[in-house]
Amino acid sequence: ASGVKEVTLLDYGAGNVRSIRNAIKHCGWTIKDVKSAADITSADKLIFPGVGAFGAAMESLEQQGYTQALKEYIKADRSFFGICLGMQLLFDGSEENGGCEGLGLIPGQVTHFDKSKGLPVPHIGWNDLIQKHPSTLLSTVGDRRVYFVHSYHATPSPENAEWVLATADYGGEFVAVVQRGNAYATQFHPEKSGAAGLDVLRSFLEPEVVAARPAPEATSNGRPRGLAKRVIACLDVRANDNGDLVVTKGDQYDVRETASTGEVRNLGKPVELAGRYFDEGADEVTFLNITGFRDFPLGDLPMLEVLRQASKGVFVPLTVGGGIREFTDGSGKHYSALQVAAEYFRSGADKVSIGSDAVYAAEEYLASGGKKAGGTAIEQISRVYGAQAVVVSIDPLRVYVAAPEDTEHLTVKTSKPGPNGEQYCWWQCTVMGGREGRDVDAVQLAKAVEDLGAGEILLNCIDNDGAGQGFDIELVDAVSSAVTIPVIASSGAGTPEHFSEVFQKTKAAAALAAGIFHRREVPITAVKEHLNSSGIPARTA
Ligand code: 1PR
Repeated sequence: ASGVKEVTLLDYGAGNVRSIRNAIKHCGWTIKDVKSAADITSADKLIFPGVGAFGAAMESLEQQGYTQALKEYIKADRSFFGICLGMQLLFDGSEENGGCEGLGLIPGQVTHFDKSKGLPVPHIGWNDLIQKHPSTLLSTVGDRRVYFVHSYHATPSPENAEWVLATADYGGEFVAVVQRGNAYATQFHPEKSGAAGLDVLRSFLEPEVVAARPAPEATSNGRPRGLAKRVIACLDVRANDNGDLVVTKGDQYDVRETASTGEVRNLGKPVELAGRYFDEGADEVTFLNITGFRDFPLGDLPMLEVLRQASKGVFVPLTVGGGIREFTDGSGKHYSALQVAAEYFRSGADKVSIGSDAVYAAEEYLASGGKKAGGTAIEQISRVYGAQAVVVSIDPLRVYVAAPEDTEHLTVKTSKPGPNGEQYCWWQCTVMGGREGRDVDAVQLAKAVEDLGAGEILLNCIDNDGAGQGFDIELVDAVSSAVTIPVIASSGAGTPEHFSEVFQKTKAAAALAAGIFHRREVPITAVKEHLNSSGIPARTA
């Protein structure tokens, strides 16, 4: 009914739609969930966030009896907004899952990004829109970037030109926004695209209000364009000795104050800090539950609550790590890694990060000569939520050798010789927050987990952690040139120049820092401005 700000949400139950719910609520609207095909037919406005794999989504729509109602709804020019897979499903079909049919409303096929172009796949991050026609939907975006995460894309063609409102460029133009009449859909995630994304959502919900507003001024003329290098704020979270969850920060992973008390260093409250980093322009926020390896996370309700609260106000991607693995609790009840991850996704995480368990999985994989048994946490979570939802966090330690023959591991000649003048080094993976070294190197691990289905690597460095002396460029270079998935460089940032250095000298797609942001030594905006002025694309608004 008019006057009631209610939007209908088509959640077919595949994954995390908490973010879009939060974004809708943030815009002042309430949500009605689709429970039957009739709810689609009777909707005033329908939002369709696609999650998971194409084939599974089509199957699930079909099973629930929604396919026909959805097609008729859109054909009747009713108010519709599809997101990500919710846009792709409108096309004729996709090559995902070996080929599947879509809803057939827009001519064209959805295909995988071409890995041979040398760009990391999935396409993850903040990219510029190339608007093809003026529209209310995008009128408030200006030249701000929006957030994408996908491995498949639709291609603009003469047949679908009447639908294509905007494209984006990633080794060629792909369809970023479609519109015909009252049907809109975006490949990007408005609910994860910061203030720009919330503006897009508002433009859909309240076009009359938005149309009356003056167009935003272009603020970033002349800046480098295209996919931005991401700057990520990381919150290492653990319970302090009083049992309160605090953001802490170590030096080489030691988080206890050495001076008097030996207490866990306390740098603030997780939800507050996450909110602050969102306001200051972080492209993503990562929470690492650094004692997750010994506590059972589903028993760790405070961490889930942190995510629930943080995701209400943080409209950029949230990653959570620590303790993502299978577990048997005290009463003998078994939880699969997938169930653990699912609980995090439901609580507001967009990605989970796997540390120790990824090392064990890679060990098995390497021992079996590269066989994929299918049962590892990486494989299970990737299969259900997609590769883009699975980050592998590596905690490597530098090991020096005098000569490459001294180890089975692949070495590099280092510019920072070891304590005894050793000229070569490799990076040993550790588990349990650096407490135990394993016989796997960081490059081996990265390649193995890529093959197992991880979508991104969070590459820490215990030697450089907290030192503020810059990233380990040799490590980041070795790993980022060995895989085709995006690599996040982490550990050691002390100045804005350290960020430009890692992006200029390696293929890192993102850089993460903790200490300098927590201690307010370097503002996130200073990092971004420095990157832009060095010719490296960064998202500034
Ligand atoms: O093994 O799956 O339970 O995951 C444990 C997770 O917790 C891993 O991602 C691991 O990296 C993390 N972790 C475990 N112990 C610590 C610790 O510090 N004692 N923190 C820890 C990892 C490293 C970075 C840090 C950067 C940037 N922290 O996340 O934020 O080094 O810091 P800087 O900018 O201040 O140099 P599992």
